[in-house]
Amino acid sequence: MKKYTTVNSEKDLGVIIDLLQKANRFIVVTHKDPDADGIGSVLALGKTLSDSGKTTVCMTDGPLQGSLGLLRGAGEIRFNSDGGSTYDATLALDCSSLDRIACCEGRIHRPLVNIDHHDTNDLFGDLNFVDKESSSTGELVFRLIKRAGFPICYDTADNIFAAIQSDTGSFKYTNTTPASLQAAMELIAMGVKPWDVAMRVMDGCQQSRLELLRMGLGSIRFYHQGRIGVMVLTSKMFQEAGADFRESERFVDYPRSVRGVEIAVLVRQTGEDAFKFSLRSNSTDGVAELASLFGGGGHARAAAFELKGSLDIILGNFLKEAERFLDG
Ligand SMILES: [Mn+2]
Repeated sequence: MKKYTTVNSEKDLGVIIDLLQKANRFIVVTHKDPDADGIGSVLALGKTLSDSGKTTVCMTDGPLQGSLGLLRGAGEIRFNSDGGSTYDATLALDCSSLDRIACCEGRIHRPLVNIDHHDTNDLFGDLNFVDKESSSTGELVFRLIKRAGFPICYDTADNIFAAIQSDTGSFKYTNTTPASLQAAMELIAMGVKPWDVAMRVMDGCQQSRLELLRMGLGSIRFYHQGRIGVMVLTSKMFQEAGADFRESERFVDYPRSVRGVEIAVLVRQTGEDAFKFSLRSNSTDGVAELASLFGGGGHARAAAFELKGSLDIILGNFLKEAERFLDG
């Protein structure tokens, strides 16, 4: 089983701050299939650096799905092109490992700076600012910007708030700490409106999301005396609902909210015979370890992996390991 590193990267933090202050050309990226923490963090750090007179390119590997396009300044993000230029550093935000980075044709401009909060982060960077106690990468970016002494504009405050709000499930998951609430307090004091952010980024949705949810709820099954709850979304359901992948965000909270469920699973079809499993644990820490048995990773209570094969077989294999995990 994979061994996790407890990281104290305060040492690198000083070097990273020095780099941000002195270097001039940055490329800022996050993980594949990005979320509001990843994109919010990219936009916040990118805008802060460009406001300080630096050349900064924010990049993803494809157009932003769902409400991610409504984060402030999202229109500035480039898709799969770093312009062919050279950069003084790549800032990788919210990525747990090198292969998770949504990078342009695999091109990394060194030094590679790893800023993240995943339990399974393997310190892939040349410089690492990794704090698994942090609620979100947004919270880390906020800490970094303040430490470096860069001014914070309204859009940046808004994007950092969106990142923290989203990764804490609107300040209710177990990663809702004094530090994350402190950050939220400071951001609200800067003028951020929590309800506006929630309706724009977190909770506001299209009808297609509810069409998809209707089908998803019908698919929920319980296993192992009701201790495991599973929702399955097939490509056909996405098509029928007219919904994209990101619109199923947090659907796993439905099986998760059922009393007695210890592990909730959302299975989403990502290809003809490919499926993404998103795991959430209610009582037991260590679902990242369970996910790592299948080549994935994540946090103590939220993790994911992808498998190829027929759904019946891979779900069966997963349930066997999940039952052993719960009984172990
Ligand atoms: Mn995150």
